[in-house]
Amino acid sequence: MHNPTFVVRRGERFALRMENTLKEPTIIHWHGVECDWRQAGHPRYEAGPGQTYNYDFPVTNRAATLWYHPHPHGVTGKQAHQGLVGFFIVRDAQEESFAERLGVRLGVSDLPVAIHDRRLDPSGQPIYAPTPEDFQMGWLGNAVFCNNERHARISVPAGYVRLRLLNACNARLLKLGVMAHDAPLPFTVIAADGGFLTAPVSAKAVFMAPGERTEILLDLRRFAPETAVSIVNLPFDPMHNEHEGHGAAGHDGHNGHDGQAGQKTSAAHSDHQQAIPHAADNRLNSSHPSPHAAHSEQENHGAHEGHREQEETAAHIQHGASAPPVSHGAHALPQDILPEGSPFVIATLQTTLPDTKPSQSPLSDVPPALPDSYSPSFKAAIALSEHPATKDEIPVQRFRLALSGSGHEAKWTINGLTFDMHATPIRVPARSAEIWELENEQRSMPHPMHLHGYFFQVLARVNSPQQVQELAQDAKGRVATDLGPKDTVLVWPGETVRILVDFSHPYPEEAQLFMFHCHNLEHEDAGMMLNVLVE
Ligand SMILES: [Cu+2]
Repeated sequence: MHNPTFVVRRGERFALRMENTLKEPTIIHWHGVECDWRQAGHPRYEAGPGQTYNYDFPVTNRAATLWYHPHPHGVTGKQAHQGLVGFFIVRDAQEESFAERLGVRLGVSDLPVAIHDRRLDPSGQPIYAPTPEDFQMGWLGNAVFCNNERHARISVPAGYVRLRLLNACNARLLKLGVMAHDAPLPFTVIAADGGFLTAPVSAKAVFMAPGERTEILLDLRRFAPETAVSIVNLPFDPMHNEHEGHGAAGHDGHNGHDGQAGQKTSAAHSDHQQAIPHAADNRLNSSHPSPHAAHSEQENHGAHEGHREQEETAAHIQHGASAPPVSHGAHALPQDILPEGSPFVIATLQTTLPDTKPSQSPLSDVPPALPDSYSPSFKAAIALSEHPATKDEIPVQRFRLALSGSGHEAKWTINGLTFDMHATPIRVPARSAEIWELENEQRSMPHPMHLHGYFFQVLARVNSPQQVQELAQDAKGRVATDLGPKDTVLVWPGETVRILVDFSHPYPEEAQLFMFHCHNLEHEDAGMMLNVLVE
């Protein structure tokens, strides 16, 4: 990254003076950091050109991969696209001892990996000029960056490798996979946005929406030096413009958990047709050679694993074969834009001889247990939500994600509302826990919903699309990344995600004004954001 990676220990004080040398207002949001709302980057505290803003707060988070990016109202997408993002890594004693037992070292075999796409002009300069349609769909790029590098190659010792993945794209969803020897390499998901999962989970793919972090562990202990291991985006349906009733079949598996939330209204929304045509009208079948194909130096070892789809995926990515048909939104994208859901290589890891013994444990050993990332109050709230006698006592708020208006005027809304700097439509009692039901309309787009200031637990996914159900890890429809503390959660078209928000964090000031918004930065800048008053 060009920007500093802050590595701080829990309990330390973090102080920083920001000088705004831009020609427009800005403010830094510490994404996932438990800092007071005046420190957290509320757009009310934007610093104008030439102004400064002083940050000074105690770091109370448990160990986690957090990050920072601008949060001025209306131009967050522009400034993030210019590259104003970086990591904020919190470490603590438990996590350091876990890393030591595993033999991973930050910067060597424990690597922050920020993934973002940008739109570049022929001279390589970033272009950011969203039209009203782009504010509805999101700004997709024609170039993929890993830690600000294209075609990134990273040397890693042939041992355990911990990757702290961040989707820093403005709008692009990723379906992360790992390939080695021309076949999918299963990995272990160990942490989500706010820290470690309750138990490690094996996976071959994870969806990551803008704003989300996922920590994965690769076991490369048996790998010979000079082996190439690729971090890839796997093909998927971006679901940009779903129509009523899409994918209704096969959703029964997750309908039983909450009949109320699972019932979908079938009200006609004819005004949406202009802005979001049906997917079927916008299929494209052109060939999209992988820009990274020429850089692949992997040999074909013939060691194919996994099912047919994954082998085909490997072929697409390795040999630059044509991408699967994908929908690309309400308007034709410039020819060279990477369609969302098309496969590409993000970065290639190259193994080297380990400089130290890879791990204290013999090869057959499972990694050590994960550190505990849940505070006592968070655990108590989860227990309350799971116990039949108390679960109905938890207050529920419902949030409906939908497009309002028509044509160029249409905006993504939360409960029909867009951002008003001074309105506080969401109110929560301090030191409480609430269940929030995030319901995305059927005819919609995926929306990664981010809450500032507090973490939440995903309780269940209802009416998930097939490609999400396929990755479910439990009977509640939850995927691997749902099984740890979260601050950003992806809600697919037609889906309802039930989360339990832990508002118990003891901020010194009783009243806290935070934000709840979509992390598709064009959606956010167009107003898909609301104030949350906790008092
Ligand atoms: Cu959105």
